[in-house]
Amino acid sequence: MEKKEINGHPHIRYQRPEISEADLKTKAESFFVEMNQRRTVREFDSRPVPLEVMENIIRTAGTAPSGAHKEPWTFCLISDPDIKRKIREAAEEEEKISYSHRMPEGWKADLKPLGTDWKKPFLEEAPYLIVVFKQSYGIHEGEKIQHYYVSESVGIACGFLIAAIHQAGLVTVTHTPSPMNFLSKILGRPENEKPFLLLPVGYAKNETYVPDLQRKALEEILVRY
Ligand code: IYR
Repeated sequence: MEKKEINGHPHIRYQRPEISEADLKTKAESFFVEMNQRRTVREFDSRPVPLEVMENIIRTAGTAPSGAHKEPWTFCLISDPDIKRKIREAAEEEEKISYSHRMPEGWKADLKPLGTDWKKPFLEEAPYLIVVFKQSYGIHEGEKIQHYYVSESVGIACGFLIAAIHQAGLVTVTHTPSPMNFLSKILGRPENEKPFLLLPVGYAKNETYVPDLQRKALEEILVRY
């Protein structure tokens, strides 16, 4: 490995493998085709998923870039049925209030095509739940560590996580029960961690249907200069 000091800090040479323009095109296209197959799925098969698969998915999420490389994230992986039940009960309690009182009619109308309601059976049916926490600050040997761009960093890591889940052949739903401080309590997380996203992960149920959604066309999301 080629090493070099830059500004008094160790650096290593970084190189991507040589790639032809033709291969570049094929790879970019095939990754799009793969990612375009991803759909949010709310119905899970109870078939177990090997732990090492989940560990590698979380490893992948941990490769995301972060502000000043502070890696301000914690991924809680839950397979314990008692904890899953507690999370489901608490989430449904909040969601019941949200759907009946907190969400304006317009919001509920926007969700109609997705068919969501306060019931969250997937929180018990999926073999794993991943609860992502963002660390407002870090702690090392009792000292506070400044974190930067925490939401952006954790959001990007969640993107990597979702891509890794899909690439492995599994499915997920980005669930954000609101408020979600119950997750800190159930999982006993420290004060510097705030719940960010809850993702059930598993195989899609055998006969499952998802809304027939269309994605925006390239011309609607791309502005060329
Ligand atoms: N958090 C609620 C409501 C909900 C909100 C949005 I925006 C969605 O895209 C889907 C659901 C729930 O999980 O049901």
